[in-house]
Amino acid sequence: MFNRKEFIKATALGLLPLNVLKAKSGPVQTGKKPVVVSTWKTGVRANEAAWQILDKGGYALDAVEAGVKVEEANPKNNTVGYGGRPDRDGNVTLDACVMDENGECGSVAFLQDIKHPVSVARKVMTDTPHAMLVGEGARQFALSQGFEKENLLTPAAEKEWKKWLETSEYKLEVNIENHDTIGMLALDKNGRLCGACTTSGAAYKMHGRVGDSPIIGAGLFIDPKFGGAVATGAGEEVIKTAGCHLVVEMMRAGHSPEEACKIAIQRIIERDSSNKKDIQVGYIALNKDGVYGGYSIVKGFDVSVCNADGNRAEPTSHQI
Ligand code: SD4
Repeated sequence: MFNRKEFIKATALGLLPLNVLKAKSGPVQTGKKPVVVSTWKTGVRANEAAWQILDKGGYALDAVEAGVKVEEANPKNNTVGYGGRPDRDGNVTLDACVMDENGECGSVAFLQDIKHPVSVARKVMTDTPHAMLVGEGARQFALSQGFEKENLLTPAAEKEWKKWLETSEYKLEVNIENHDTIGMLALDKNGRLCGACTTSGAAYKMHGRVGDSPIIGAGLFIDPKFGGAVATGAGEEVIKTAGCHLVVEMMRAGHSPEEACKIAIQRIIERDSSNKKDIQVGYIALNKDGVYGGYSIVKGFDVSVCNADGNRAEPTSHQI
């Protein structure tokens, strides 16, 4: 057995065997493989596309890309991709990233005119020596890779934006129509764990604002040996606490996915406890055994999960 000092050192170095780590959080939970989890109830529809790939023995990265693309293309989802709410100047600017089973990653931020930023993020990972491209450089790269230039501002989003201009008050909304950024994690039959996150970001943000979603360690993180996490909600809060990296580190230290998400939510509240009831952040996490969980600041956040038991949305525990 380890004494306390050795335990802390071994934990910090990631050297403890999984069974020792799990003992810290009580009984070992079992999960199912393959499995896909995603943020909010809207994730159920996206999970369907991911499941078609996972069920046939396909690759988790293909599954998460196909899954979140469903919402990127959905004009009714005004927080992701086409149909997303614009910034205060009327520009739709998108953020997205992917991370694979080896801890490789790709990301785009402040990207305009391209409907599927997640696919551009994957190309950044596979076809460049970089991890992140932003703005005009990301757009030029996407066009060079054959992505088409499209107008992403739908008439409905434009109408809403013009109405917003009457007051021009910037305020984050909690549980906006019960959906938001889509983040997705999948564990395939071969045990490969991959993730994706994509968003149009905070509605009516300043031009050039980038949220947590394309930032590896904030909006998404995967530790190939332990598990992954994705975030949704007030991106600035997630960035300030390196949210998803914290969730995954907590799983590495032996906490269950739900406990790990709860610790990261509590870190946000601990950092600044003023007005947290007006701010929503939700985390979901999936470990290498197929055990998943989620936690949010405010009631109303769901984890959508699809495995051999079916495809459904489950409410997460919450702080408030
Ligand atoms: C972001 N987490 O950009 C994303 C989504 C969002 O209000 O803005 N939601 O911060």
